[in-house]
This record gives sequence, C-alpha cells and structure tokens, in this order.
Amino acid sequence: MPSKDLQLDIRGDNQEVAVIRLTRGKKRNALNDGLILALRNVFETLPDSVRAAVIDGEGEHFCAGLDLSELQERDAGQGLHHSRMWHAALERVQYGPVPVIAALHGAVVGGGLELASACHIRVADDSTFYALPEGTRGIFVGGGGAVRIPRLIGAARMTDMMLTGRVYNAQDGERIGMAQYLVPTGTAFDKAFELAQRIATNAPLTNYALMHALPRIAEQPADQGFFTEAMMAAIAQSAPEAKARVKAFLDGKAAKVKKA
Ligand code: 1HE
Repeated sequence: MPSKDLQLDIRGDNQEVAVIRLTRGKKRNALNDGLILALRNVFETLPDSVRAAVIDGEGEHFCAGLDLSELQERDAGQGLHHSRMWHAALERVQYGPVPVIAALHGAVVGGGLELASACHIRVADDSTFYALPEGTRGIFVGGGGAVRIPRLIGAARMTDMMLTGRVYNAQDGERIGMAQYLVPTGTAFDKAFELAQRIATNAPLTNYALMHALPRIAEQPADQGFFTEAMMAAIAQSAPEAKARVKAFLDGKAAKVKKA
C-alpha cells in the first residue's frame, strides 16, 4: 500500500487497469506533501501489466486542492521547492507510462483541478464543480495549473476564475473544455473505468505517441511539428502490432468505425 491516503488497486482480466483512489475523504482529499509524494511513487512503480489508469476520490468530492493546514510560512526558496515537488509528481501523471483518466465529482478545486488537468481524459459527473480559490486565499497556483489549465480553457477564463472566484458547474465546465465527458451523478468512475479498459487494448506505441508526442507537437512551430509527426508516424506504423491490426481490418476481421 503506497500510503494510507492513496489506494492502488490493479484490475482487469490481464491486470491492465490501475485504479488509484485518493482516500482522504474526511479532509475532502486535500493533498498534503505525503499524498503528493505517494502519487509520484505510484506512477513510478506501476506494474508492467498496467496499460491505463483511473484516478478518483473517496467521498463526495474529488479533491479540495492543497492541504491548507500545511501551508505554513515558507520563505521564497521553500515555496519554490514545494511547487517543484508538485510539478515532479504531476509530470509523472502526464508523462508517465500509461494514459490516465480522472473520474471527477463534487469539488475539483485548486490543486485538485491541477491534478485533473495533468490527466489525459477527464470524465465529470453532474455533481462536479470547478474553482481556483487560490485567488481569494492570497496565493497562486503552484502545481502546474498556470501551464495546463489555460491549455484546456484558455488564459482569459482562468484569469476570471482566479480574479473573481468564479465557480463553473459540471455542464458549463464540459462546455468550456474542463472535461471531455459529462455523465449522470455517481457514474463517473464506471465511465472512466470503461474508457480505461478500452484504451488498454490500443497498441502501446499509439498510446505512447498520444501521451508523449502529441502534446509536444502541439507546442512546436508548424514546420517542426510536421517533422516530429512524420517521425512518430513512421515509428508507430513500423511496429509489428500496427501491421497486424491493419491486416485484420483489410481481412474484414476488425471493427469498422460506427456512426456516433
Ligand atoms: C481541508 C481542505 C483543504 C477541506 N486543506 N483541509 N483549496 C481550497 O481553498 C478549498 C477548501 N475547501 C472547501 O472549500 C470545502 O472544504 C469543499 C467545498 C471542498 C468541501 O466542502 P464541505 O462542506 O463538504 O467540507 P468542509 O466542512 O469544508 O471540510 C471538511 C474537512 O476537510 C474540514 O476539516 P475538519 O477537521 O473541520 O473536519 C476542512 O477543514 C477540511 N478541508 N478542504 C485542508 N484544502 C500546488 S498549489 C495548489 C493551491 C491550492 O490548491 S489552494 C486551494 C485550496
């Protein structure tokens, strides 16, 4: 067990899905230093069988952000290292071994939204709400939110959230890009798990390309992006698994794309 506040459960017929649960429900899954380090450790030590992961939170809220009781007076240097510790952990989530799906419900606030934004897919249920109370607490985001959240919703919306304390509900959150899926209350975990099982059947190199190449390509100038894309495409299609999958389709043995 990585930590009493973080549970890891390996599921699926082939042990292919890691379910990572914040289990500090009494404190609304507020993230203390131990929990951040445990999160990092989990992603650094996932079993080889794991192909996708789900993160969710115990109780009525996904995560209340930074554990404010640990926010003592830090000097500038300590504050810098603390923020860098969060960066290191959430970098392991975003650029770790497998795609990660966040199952959101209730509060997704402050560092909770920073954690969610480091995941590759966010599934929110109707009870979800999003906020960045750092603005009203007199602090700033420090867990990578200034980099990741504008990429989801734009800098203008994030500025508004922090300046005015604006809270987005689940429906508006999905509309502006906080989550890719919106599902009825109580079903976010099931949907996230279903997606994880599906993602686990992809060719690992395709998943790797989507996690590690796509976000970098998207940040590159077009000319460099096209070149990196061509390199990644060539590597992916040369894998024996890609050839087998394409052959299966051409032989009529693989699923067609169906109308949504
Ligand atoms: C906490 C925290 C926390 C709850 N740190 N202890 N985040 C915030 O500013 C959000 C603060 N939390 C809230 O606004 C509310 O707690 C919630 C909307 C999330 C949930 O409300 P509710 O009514 O269900 O719970 P509660 O009664 O407020 O809290 C239950 C307990 O959890 C209570 O402790 P208790 O000992 O009195 O039972 C709360 O003190 C505790 N609790 N949230 C510590 N965040 C890398 S930088 C990131 C910067 C940030 O994330 S800043 C934003 C911090």
